[in-house]
Amino acid sequence: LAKAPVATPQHSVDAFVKVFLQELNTGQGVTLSRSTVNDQYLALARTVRQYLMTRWLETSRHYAESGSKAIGYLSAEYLLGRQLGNALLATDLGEVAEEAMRGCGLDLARLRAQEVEPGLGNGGLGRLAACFVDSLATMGIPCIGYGIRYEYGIFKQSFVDGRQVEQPDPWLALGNPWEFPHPEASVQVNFGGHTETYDDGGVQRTRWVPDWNVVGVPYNYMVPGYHNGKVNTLRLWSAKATNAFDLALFNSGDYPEAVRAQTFAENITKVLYPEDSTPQGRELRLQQQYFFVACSIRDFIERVLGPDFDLHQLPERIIFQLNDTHPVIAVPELMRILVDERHFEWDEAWQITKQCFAYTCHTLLPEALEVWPTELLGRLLPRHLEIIRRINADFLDEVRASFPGDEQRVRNMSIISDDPNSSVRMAFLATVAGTKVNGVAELHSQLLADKVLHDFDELWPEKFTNVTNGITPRRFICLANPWLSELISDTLGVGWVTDLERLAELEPYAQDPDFRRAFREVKQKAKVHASDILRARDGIELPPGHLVDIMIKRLHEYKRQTLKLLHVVSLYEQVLSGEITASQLQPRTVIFGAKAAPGYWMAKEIIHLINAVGSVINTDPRLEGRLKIAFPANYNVTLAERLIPAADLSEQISLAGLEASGTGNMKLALNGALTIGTDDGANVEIRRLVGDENFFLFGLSEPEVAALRDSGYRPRQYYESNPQLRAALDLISSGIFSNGNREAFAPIVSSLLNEDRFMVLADFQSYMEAQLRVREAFADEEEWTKKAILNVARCGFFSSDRAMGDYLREIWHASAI
Ligand code: 26Q
Repeated sequence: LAKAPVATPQHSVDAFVKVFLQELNTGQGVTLSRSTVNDQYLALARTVRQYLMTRWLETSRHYAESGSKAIGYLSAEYLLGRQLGNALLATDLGEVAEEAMRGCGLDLARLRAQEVEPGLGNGGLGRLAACFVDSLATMGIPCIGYGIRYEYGIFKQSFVDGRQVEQPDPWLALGNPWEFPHPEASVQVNFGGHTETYDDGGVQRTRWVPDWNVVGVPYNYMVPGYHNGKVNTLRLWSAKATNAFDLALFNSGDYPEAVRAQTFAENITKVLYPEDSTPQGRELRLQQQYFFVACSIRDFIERVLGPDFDLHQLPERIIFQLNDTHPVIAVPELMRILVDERHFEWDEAWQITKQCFAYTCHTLLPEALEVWPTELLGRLLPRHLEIIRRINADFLDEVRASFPGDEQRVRNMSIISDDPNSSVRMAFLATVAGTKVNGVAELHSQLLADKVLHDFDELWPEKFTNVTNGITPRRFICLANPWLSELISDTLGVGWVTDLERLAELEPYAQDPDFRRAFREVKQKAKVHASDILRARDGIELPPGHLVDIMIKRLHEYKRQTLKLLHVVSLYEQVLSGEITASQLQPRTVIFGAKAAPGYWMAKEIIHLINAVGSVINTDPRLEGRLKIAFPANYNVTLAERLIPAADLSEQISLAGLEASGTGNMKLALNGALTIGTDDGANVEIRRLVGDENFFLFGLSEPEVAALRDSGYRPRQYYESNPQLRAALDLISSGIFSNGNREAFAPIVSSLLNEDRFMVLADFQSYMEAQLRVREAFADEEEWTKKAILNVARCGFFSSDRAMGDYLREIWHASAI
């Protein structure tokens, strides 16, 4: 009896209503008639939670008893999106809840809209982690996702005079029904101080004498599998001051100082860093990284495995996947625990550690590779720096043994670099420690092995592998696009949701006029829905009948929002100059969604320009309403779910060789958008799968980019030789988008003309031609629909279930139990 959890409530409207009213009364302390929408939302969430609870307890018990190998997914970010809809989907309670709420005089959609999404990530990497834990739960794989419970997630974006303004995101302010704090399972984390050697009965050992510490409190989140009765755990850590921290100060009577100390400790998990490409080497960021990793490893070893577990067997029970380099300080931490605390021999500890980690790289941009000054690392984590030095020394001996006399190679590969200042290259540490190193799309993995980590690939070719990213069909098809889901299920049955390759069975229906009509109706409904959302949320009108052209992703020069904008400006210019008439324009609305890192000046200028161009073209009667820009503020997962189903055209236009994978590209294709894109990231695989005729390819290839760069790229030549490009840039410089101020956007134009690091001007002509092909193709409704259907039918590969299967086979060597 003690082992058996309480039974799950009945899957019926009556039972659901009963639990809901109980939660309102006993959980919120209100009656239905006096409750607010927030009360109702919280009670509803707690109701759904009750249906997951037994399964959660059962799943944990089952995993513990099986003694099988688990995945410890280590990620500084989880961009989860709203939880309620997903929980309803997983438990198949959507209709029950809808009817139950109706019975109480409430509207389920309104309650769902009350939820503030947990924005605990910046973009692709954080959302990928959320998709992966969803898939692992759905596949019944033991996984604990470990991360940080930021008190403030990614900032809220608004526009003032077209410029980005950031506000804090107090996502916990109205209460969070999805988390379970466990202060009794807190973990102490140390910082600072020094190391010393001591004599342990004749053995010389080293110990770390830290000088301050904080406590990590775990907050557990349910990760429900889809219709399989499994619920995995996401464990996010929150920092709290320890008693030891301020006791002395309290006793000395300096109360304000004691409280200040408390605040200092709790700063560690206060806010998500909003940078995602040029991370500054901030001390607090390193504190965050070590904090969550130290908590997680200690938690797994001492709580999950228990004090009696023989750590020689650790690799049989866990593989820690490093989501980029952010958690890589886990490597010296595990070494420290084994050597200093558990008294393992160094070599044995290293053998164990190496088997417990694998590393995923998500970038190719040199400035995005994390590097920590040894001065900072040594001050914050003195013992870890010593351990890294020893790992490096042993590793460089191995390099010397393989390449005798090649000291240049040794310098190039050293984990500790002296150029320009002494610092630790985290990607190198992860590569040396990991059993496997993977990129996130074929091209990216190839470039990693050939360029960024080439020397390592020569030393250990078997370490390098590819796992192309994927996305969860539950959130990005079922939840986001109920209309498409229903059409697919009516046609194929429901099995596709957990076996996405079955979408291939849709292929013959591309030839069926009735199916095509139904498919167009689905797209139409999604457009109406997106339009309702944009009207209510942003006061934006989506004109009916327009091609919906969508570019949604972080604002980055390498992603080239400016190229998209030049297309729009050029069309406008062609109408103004009389080169074409407005009636020749194919009606189109370009939707942008993008946040810029608050410290990324150029990205913020580009946001300003997009808004400036939008406000001029959207109101110029000469365009006859046939060309619009919509730029809703605060693009996030919730908005993505609304926009993606409405898209006709997906913009994936990064400079070849720079987008590691992209995942928005997959979400859009699976929702029946056609891609206009470069040969970059996962676009390469999308195009191969959907076929050339169903994809609008343009631009330089990666080798062409490299060749052009080597031969000396001169952007101004393109400006001088291409009248259309010149006219578009000149129109921006004319002041027409800035009330006559000709200087307003000069930094953007001059950066394009003089440097153009991402070769926007070189790809302009090719992009314009591809857009003409889009225009022509869209004019033929039946043919376009066929292409859209084939995109859906041929993209089943991009399920994160498949990606998890690849990791399990190639990297983790674990399986469902
Ligand atoms: C690091 C140190 C300090 C502060 C911030 C950071 C930081 C935070 C987030 C660095 C990078 C990120 C996020 C990177 C990211 O989202 N990369 C994207 O990952 C996706 C999933 O693999 C890919 O599809 C995208 O191509 C890639 O850009």
